Amino acid sequence: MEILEQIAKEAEANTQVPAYRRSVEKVIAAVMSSSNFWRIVDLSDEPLPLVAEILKLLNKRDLVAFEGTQILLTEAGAELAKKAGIEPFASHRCPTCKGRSVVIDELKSAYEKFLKIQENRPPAIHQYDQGYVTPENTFARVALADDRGDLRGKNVIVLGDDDLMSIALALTGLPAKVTILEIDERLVNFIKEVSEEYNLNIDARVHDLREPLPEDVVGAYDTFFTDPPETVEAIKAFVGRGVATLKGERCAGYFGVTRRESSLDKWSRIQKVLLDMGLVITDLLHNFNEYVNWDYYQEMRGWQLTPVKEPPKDIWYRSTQFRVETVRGFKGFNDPIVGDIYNDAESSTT
Ligand code: N4P
Repeated sequence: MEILEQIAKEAEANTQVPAYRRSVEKVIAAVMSSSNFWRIVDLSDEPLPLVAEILKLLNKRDLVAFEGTQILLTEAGAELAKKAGIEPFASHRCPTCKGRSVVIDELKSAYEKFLKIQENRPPAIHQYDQGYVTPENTFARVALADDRGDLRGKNVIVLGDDDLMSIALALTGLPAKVTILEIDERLVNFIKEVSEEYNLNIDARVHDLREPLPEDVVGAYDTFFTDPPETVEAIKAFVGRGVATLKGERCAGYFGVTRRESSLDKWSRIQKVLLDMGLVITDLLHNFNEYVNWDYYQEMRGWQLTPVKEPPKDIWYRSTQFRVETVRGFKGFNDPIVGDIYNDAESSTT
């Protein structure tokens, strides 16, 4: 299908986001599955700016129609899909674990406390690209890390904690020690208050992760958690800092990487950065993380790009959960970071 390749080429030229025939096929398949823009981005698993551009190019060729807030395949679009052999998405995700591979089970009582505590959490703010995962999701991360043997009796550090991982971890009583470094004073204060009230002994400190780590945390932990902004630089900095906190070989790190703001070409660069640090990717769980919709959507770049204007209602922003382990010769990254760590051509929620 010549036209699919043409659209990919044009979309890439207009957005600077790598686009393939398969990207266009996925957007068409997503439109066959849903008429909602956010769901189309979610299903297609291509960066939002690219999805928006492909939809506009399909619309220009009368293959897709915008009707009010609905995005629909036209008759010509349906015909093209048929000829190209494009079919709607099918899902076979496990309904029990939602594809995460773990369930909360014995952690239930800690989880119930967490559900109540997080009701008073500070709202996500634009300034630091915040957007937190559901409380169930936060606990699923705890379950995953415990399943992999990374929590019991271990020193655990969280780099940036709008997900309140530190509270979830400490509530289980499993780690020997929980530290967080977080730029946002509101979060640090909230975590400190909860820690005091529930006797959690969390070591919570205000710290800008663009700066090198405080000396006492370097080489002192067994396991780290982080959820970086999506530029390669930010991932290198956040994960690199995480690695610098680790005691040695065969220690673990957890972080999310999304498809919403990162093409597979960017993913390839990210994976190279990980390998170069002496990390091995042991687990990679697609759509493990689901982010509660944040209030500042009208201020984010993606809102300008949407072909129809409808606020997101259901969760659409997801990310893949990575687990990495250090091997012989590993090396963290603790240099200062200058410049914009939040924005590149593929970012859309910053
Ligand atoms: C972004 C979420 N801009 C949503 C709003 N990001 C970090 C939030 C930390 N929980 C990036 C997520 C994937 N790395």
